[in-house]
This record gives sequence, C-alpha cells and structure tokens, in this order.
Amino acid sequence: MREKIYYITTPIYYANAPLHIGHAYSTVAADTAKRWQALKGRETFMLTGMDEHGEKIYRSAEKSGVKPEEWVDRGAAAAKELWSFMNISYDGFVRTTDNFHKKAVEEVFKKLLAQGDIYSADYQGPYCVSCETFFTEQQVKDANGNCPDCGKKINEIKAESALFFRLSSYGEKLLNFYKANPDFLKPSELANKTIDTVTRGLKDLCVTREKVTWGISVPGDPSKTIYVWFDALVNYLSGAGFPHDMERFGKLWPADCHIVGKEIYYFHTVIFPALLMALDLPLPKKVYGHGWWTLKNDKMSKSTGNIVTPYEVCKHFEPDILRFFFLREMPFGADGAFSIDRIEERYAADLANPLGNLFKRTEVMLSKYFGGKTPSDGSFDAEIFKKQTEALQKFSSFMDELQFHSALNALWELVDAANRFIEEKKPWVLFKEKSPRLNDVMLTLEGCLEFITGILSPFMPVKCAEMASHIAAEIKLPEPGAFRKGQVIPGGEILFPALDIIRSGETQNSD
Ligand code: ME8
Repeated sequence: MREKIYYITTPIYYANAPLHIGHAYSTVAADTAKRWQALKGRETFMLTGMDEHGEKIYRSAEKSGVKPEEWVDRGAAAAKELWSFMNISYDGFVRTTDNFHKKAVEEVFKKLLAQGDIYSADYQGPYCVSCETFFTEQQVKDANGNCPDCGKKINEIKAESALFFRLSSYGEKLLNFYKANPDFLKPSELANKTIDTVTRGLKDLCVTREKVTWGISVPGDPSKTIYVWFDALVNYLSGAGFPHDMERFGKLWPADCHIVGKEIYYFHTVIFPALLMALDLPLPKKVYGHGWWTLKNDKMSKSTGNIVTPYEVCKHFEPDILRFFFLREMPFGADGAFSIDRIEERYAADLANPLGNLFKRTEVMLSKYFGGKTPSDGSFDAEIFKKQTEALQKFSSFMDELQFHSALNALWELVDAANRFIEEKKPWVLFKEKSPRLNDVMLTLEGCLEFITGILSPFMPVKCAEMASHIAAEIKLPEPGAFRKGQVIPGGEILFPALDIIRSGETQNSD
C-alpha cells in the first residue's frame, strides 16, 4: 500500500498587518519539514493561508480607510509574495474568505448544531480583540484586569442567546487521547501545560459574535457571525478538501503535523481536537508548538509594532541564509533573541568558514591536481564513510522529530570532519609526492560535497541548487560512501563570501 501523503500545515496568519520574522519562521519550518519528507521520497502537501475574518481585521481595514475585502486581498497578495521570496513551496493556500472554506465552516457548524454539540445560552465575559479570545473573569483578574495573553486593555462583551460548543464534555476523551498518543503534544514542555489545563476542567466555548459583521454568518441566523477561531481552525479541513473534495481529503487527513506558535497551542491541542471528535474525524498525528523570536526582550508582534520583516534582513543576506539561521540558531520549541549580529556570527561560523571553505578548497584542488575533474580511479575513505553513516542516521531521526537544530549539529560534525580530513591528509603533499592516495582523498571530498548538498537542501533549497551546480550533482537523499569517478566539476562563484565582501558589495551598490 502507498504511504499516506505527508500533510503539514502552518497557522493561517491574520491579515491585519505586514507579516514579519515570526510568521516566516513557522512557514520556513513547515517548508523544511515538508522538503525533508519529499527528499526521502514521500508525497507531501503543505498548507498555509490567511485568517481574514473578525473584528480585528475589520478594525484595521477601517483604520486604513479601505473596505475589508480589499484589505484582505492586499494581505493575501503580500503573504504570497513573501513566501515566494522565502523560497517556500506550499501546495495549498486557504483564505477564510474563500467560498469553499465558508461552505466547510457552515457545514461543520450545522452538523454540530444538529447533533446538540452547539447550544444556545446568554454570554457575558471578557473578550480580547487583539487575540480574538474569550477569557474568564478569573483569568483577567489574575492579569490585573488586562488580557492574560497580550496584556492589552480588555473589554467585557454581552450577548443574549449566543451559541456555545460543548467543549466541557470532551475533557476526559482528550486526556485519554493524549495518553494513548504520546507523539501528539510536542514538545513535551508544552504538553504538560495542556494536560494540566484540561485536567482542571474545560468550560464550554462561545462560538458566535454579535455586532461583528465581517465574518461567516451563523446558518439560519444572519444577526450573528461565527467566532473567528472556529472559522479559522476549519481551514485545516477545508484546505485538504473537506467537504468539497472528499477523495483528496481521504488522501491527506489526518494531518501529520500542525506547526503553531506556542501562544496558540491551546486552540490546536484542545479546541480543535474536541471539534474533530465531535465531527467524528480522526485527530492529527502531531501539534508542534514552537517558541518566539524576541526583539529587545519582547515577543516580536504585529500588534505592538515591535517587528522586523524578512525583506529588511535580506537586504544583507540571501533568503536562504535567513532560513538556515532560523532553524540553526535555537532548538525548535525554545525562544530566541533576533538580531542581525547573531545572523552574521552564524553565517561566518557555519557557512562562510567551514562549508564555504570546504567547497572552495575541494574545487581548487580538483582543478589544480586533476584539471577540474574527479580522479578516474580510487576508493572512499573508511573513516569518512563512518562519519557520513552516523551523520545520516542522526540527521534523519532528528528531522523526523522536527529537531532541526540538532539535525544541523549532526551534519556540521561531518562538515568539520571533512575539513579536518583535508588538514590531516594534506592533499598538497600527496600531490607533490605523486602519491596514489591523492585519488582517494579527492574522491572522498567530492563525495562529501555531494552528501552535504543533498541533505542540506530542505533548509536552503536555492543555495543548495547553486552548490549542486558547482559539482554538477543532482539533489537527492545522500548515500554514505557515494562518489563519482571522472566527473567534471565546473565550480563557480564563491558560495558564501566573507562578510566584509558582502558589505563592500553593498557599499558599491549604494554608491
Ligand atoms: O494567531 N516568534 O495569527 P497571527 C515566532 N490567525 N513565531 C511567531 C511570532 C514570533 N515572535 N509572531 C508570530 C493567529 N509568530 C491566527 C492563527 S491558525 C488556525 C489561526 C507565528 O497572524 C507563530 O506561528 O497572530 C504564531 O502562532 C503565528 O505566527 C501567529 O500569527
């Protein structure tokens, strides 16, 4: 039987302000995970999109003097442009204003209403428009009268005969599910918080808003719109074909992984699974909550304007360098401080020096000693074969667990080993001595370049294509010990120029 299509998603982002480093981070992570699965030969599908309804979007459109339709069109176009700039290869893009999505939300809502999972009651309580979240009086009291999540001033809302989802009746089932599926809540630091919240008891969730016109109307009651999170979570179903293309849905669902920021983990690990249980649909295999990029010690955030965009960063670096930095700098799950200085340090320490030099030195030596070809005879070094085998094994298991940072560490052990190999074997001496061992050394080094190019490609797809062209190789999942005899090595421009060269280029360009 064919393996199920690997289905991975990002959050769908609010179309209220320009997307920044934080959004790019989640999207790059999902794209890298997807590319890794594809490299291993699996069919893949990555979904992203835009969360376009609700009071927050409506207000930001109003403030800019634009109709909400036009506002969200601009937001979606800008997001697509950014993803193309960041070399993201998504397969589906849901906008919650898309008709197929609206129909899916209506269908889900009607079903839950008909089976009594949604019921009517009055609502009164605090609501944060910035987070589009209902809170309890106690939560707000504990946060000194402000929003417990974003800290902004919070308003009380009141609605007669609002509609509620019976979230409270799913607590036990959720706990059983978490227990039976230890891979679902990742990483484990976040798992405990979710289990704790559910164990303390869930309250039913208000799923309608009054006086918020920019949204999907409640079926049969146009005076209300559907709560924006209910609307948004359904994107993972509608984007996979539910219910308009059930054949496709059958091939994709359940999702293999939802990647989300830790602040929206609760929505994905409690509310969404409960909705799926109510719909009698299988639950996703994993929800991975990652940490935050901070700027001056605060979370980078659209609503506070404390942001940096990928375009600003990529005035100095190619987008692939930013992709690499995102996943190399901190473990996936932890927080990290964002700064250009850190990218420069990483660039020099990981790319320009060890990797760039490994390419440059190997290419120069092949050109000098063998006229720009790999030797026509020789064998692969046994020690490096062992290192490649180890690197591949570690890299694969870390990547399958979305431990990008550890996967790169494992790969860099090989990069360092290959550089050490040059120092130890001293090919320039072997050349002088006309030693036949030069063939083995150079074949092994070229094999390392091919190995690194293939395995690194999910992180830096464009840069690795450039690396591949230097050695006239195909990008593929590497095999330890593979090498090519008599292969022309075309070389090319310096792959990772030193920072002072990049800077001097910038000065010339700006003159
Ligand atoms: O929450 N560091 O959309 P949103 C890391 N529409 N990641 C960050 C980040 C930061 N500083 N800031 C944002 C929403 N992100 C809802 C989601 S899903 C059904 C609905 C990333 O535009 C991270 O993935 O506020 C976070 O969860 C997401 O952007 C929030 O984007």
